[in-house]
Amino acid sequence: KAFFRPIQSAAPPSPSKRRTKVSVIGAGNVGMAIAQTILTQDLVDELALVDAKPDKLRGEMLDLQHAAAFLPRTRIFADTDYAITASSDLCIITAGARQIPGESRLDLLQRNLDLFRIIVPPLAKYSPEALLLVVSNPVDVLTYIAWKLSGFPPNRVIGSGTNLDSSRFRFLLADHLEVNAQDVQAYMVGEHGDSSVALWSSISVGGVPVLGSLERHQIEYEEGVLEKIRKAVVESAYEVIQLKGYTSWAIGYSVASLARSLLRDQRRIHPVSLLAKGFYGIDEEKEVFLSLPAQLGRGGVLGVASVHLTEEEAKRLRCSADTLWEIQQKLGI
Ligand code: 6V0
Repeated sequence: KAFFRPIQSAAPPSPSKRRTKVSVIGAGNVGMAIAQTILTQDLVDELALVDAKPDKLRGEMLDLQHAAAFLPRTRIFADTDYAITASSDLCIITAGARQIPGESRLDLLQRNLDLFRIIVPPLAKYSPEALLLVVSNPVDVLTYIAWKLSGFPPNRVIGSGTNLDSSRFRFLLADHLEVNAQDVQAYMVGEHGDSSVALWSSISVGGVPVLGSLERHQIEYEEGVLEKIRKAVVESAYEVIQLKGYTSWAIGYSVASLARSLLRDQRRIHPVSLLAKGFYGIDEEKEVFLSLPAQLGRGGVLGVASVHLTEEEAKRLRCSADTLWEIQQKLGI
């Protein structure tokens, strides 16, 4: 017996109405934080989860599905088979091997390269028009690897890069200046992690440049404070990992904000890892991915903002590019 009487004259759904689909690869701490943040923000019609561990994957899927009564309507499915990712608009890769004690970063990278050889080709095959967003670490080199393995144009392959570092930076600056973090404009660029570069001269609150509005002697003092804040940003990830074992909520929100800008064509500026050759004096020969403030929309990276960099900042960026390029040469891809 029908519990619901359809209205006969109601128009059928338009076949042209496209459903938005996101796939998350890796149902670990980071993948699930991203999945749940995307769900609560009503960004997608379909969410596909892929992981190598079938039981964990099914458990995570059921747990999310049981929240349906409290969430916007989204179809959630999960499988170890990449066929379920077919026709995704956005594929987010969070799968990654963890560092074994005593293992070098290069060895870890080699293991993650082997993992990406399993993950990226089927994603590209099942969703040839998708955007790829890499979160797994080391994010800059892995984004380069994803670009190479996918055969996608570079504007459709993005690394979450320093988007998270920048939000930590904005939070700590807001705390120091006693303002709302949403009013603070500040970028960290370059390599995600230890050698990220803070762009001092572009820091502003409500459109007012922070250093530009100070007297010379105050600038010196503020620069010292800001350098401490930069160091605190770099150390903050280690602190969270030491305290709770992994990071998840901030990267979840950070990636969901990237997903929103991409899928909803928001054209907002985010510092993300992109093919950086030719920008800010980076050698055209060096195919490296580094974070630069980029405009994001439905087509992926739409452009790179010309933010003012001091000579020192540009030098550090080029130095990171050289280091990444050398690492990539050793990988043989
Ligand atoms: P985790 O909890 O160990 O999850 C990793 C998941 O990947 C596990 O569920 C694995 O089963 C799964 N996996 C392994 N191999 C495969 C495979 N072949 N196919 C599918 N899934 C597979 O790690 P966690 O979620 O904490 O971290 C994931 C990655 O994100 C790591 O590389 C982190 O370093 C990285 N992060 C990146 C950040 C950034 O800002 N870019 C921030 C935080 C973490």
